[in-house]
Amino acid sequence: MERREWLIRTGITGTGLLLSKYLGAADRFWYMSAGDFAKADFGPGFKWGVTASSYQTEGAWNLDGKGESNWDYFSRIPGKIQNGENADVAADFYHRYSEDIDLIKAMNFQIFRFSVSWPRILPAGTGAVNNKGVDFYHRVIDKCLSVGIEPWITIYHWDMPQVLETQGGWANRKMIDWFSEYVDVLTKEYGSKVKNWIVMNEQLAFTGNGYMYGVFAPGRKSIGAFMKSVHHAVLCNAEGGRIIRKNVPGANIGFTLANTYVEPVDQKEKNIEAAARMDAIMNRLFLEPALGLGYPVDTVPILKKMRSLYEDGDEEKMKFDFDFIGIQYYYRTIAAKSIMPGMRAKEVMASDRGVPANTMGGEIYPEGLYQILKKFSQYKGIKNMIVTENGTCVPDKLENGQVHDKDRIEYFKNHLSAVLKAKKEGVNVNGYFVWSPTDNFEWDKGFSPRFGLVYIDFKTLERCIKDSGLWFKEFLNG
Ligand code: GCO
Repeated sequence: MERREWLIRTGITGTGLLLSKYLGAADRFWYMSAGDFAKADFGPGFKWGVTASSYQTEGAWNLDGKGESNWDYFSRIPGKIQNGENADVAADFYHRYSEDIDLIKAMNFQIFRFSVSWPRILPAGTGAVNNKGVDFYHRVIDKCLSVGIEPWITIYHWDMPQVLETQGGWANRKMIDWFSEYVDVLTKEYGSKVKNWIVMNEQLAFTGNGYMYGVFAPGRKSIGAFMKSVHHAVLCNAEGGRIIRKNVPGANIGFTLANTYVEPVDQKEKNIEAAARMDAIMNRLFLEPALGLGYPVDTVPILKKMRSLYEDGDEEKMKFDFDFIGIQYYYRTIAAKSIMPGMRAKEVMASDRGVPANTMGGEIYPEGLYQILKKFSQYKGIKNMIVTENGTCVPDKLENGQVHDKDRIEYFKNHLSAVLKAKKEGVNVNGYFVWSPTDNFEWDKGFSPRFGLVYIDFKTLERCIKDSGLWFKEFLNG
């Protein structure tokens, strides 16, 4: 979701176009009659899970030996986070992990995908391991296993030790060694209990927002730093895969992409080209190097500059034979030509088009998930796809201990019917994970956007399952 910031910060502002093409959209949605499907229609092997991340939920930012993260530091810079909020406490998952995993179980999910906080394991980024941090994730994993939930680990979901960020973070090629050490520690520690690993979550989000547009940690605004961070994230992603393959026999290894379905605002050549450029950055930039196809320089010529960053063997080291790709989809993007350098594409905002949108302004467009799955099924190198994040933020209201989030239920029904349509047409998609089990800290937006199936009162930290969580409990009870 956050990558839309990445687009808007390029001076990509909406145009005031009221596009008749979109005003009549409702009658086009084949899936609107959705909901007349059951869990069984997805097949017995289909994986149902929920996804969360360390910085957004754990809190305990400086407890039990944890080192300062880049987000602990960044969220304290005045003006960076909406309402001056930070995740020092967040959802307090660090202390309430058992209750939250019981809630995930109660909603009948079989998988819990969570990320590990690098500075909780290696406070100084490399070297000494913090045993109290290691023990915390053993408790989380053991709790999952004890209630019959399969733990999936995301190794990097954007929170790195600040001490490494001060040395350039992803823009420093030393990151390859730092990250490799971290992956080695984790996989040797948890590999006997955890077989499903995601090396990185949405490289575009942390490189684009973090090093180009300054809305994420570390808050840098440099195309040079962005390109270096992209290349090093590509190399680390593949190297991470190789380390897991070595350390965890029988591992199922993937990484996740920040996907959006991009369409041109109209059929003018300049806007069709702009949409292709935006699609290349949003959907191809990190996938194609991993598949051995290199960067999409055919569509975004400025990426040819990446060549200057290559060292011997990089071409080979950029690729890895991942077992699956995590598709993460929230909204559609409508693109038009922009005078902005580099991408030369801008987003035509949902608010300017009079179409349904979530509270962060992302257009709600379930057909886009179908289109992305169809698009990715064309890549021969993709062995399996899992929707590792899908969800929406709506204005939740707690009333008498209940949250009647019918719009979110509608969102899930329509996006699930999009997945089912693709699957029935032969697309190799074999899982769906909801973002997110509980409300949490939405990066630079703070706590305002609520994505959870479980409502959290951030004053009392009390939890209550929303109607959408109860809907999944019913739907998955098959
Ligand atoms: C992402 C991240 C999550 C977000 C979620 C809602 O996809 O941007 O994985 O951390 O919180 O997408 O925006």
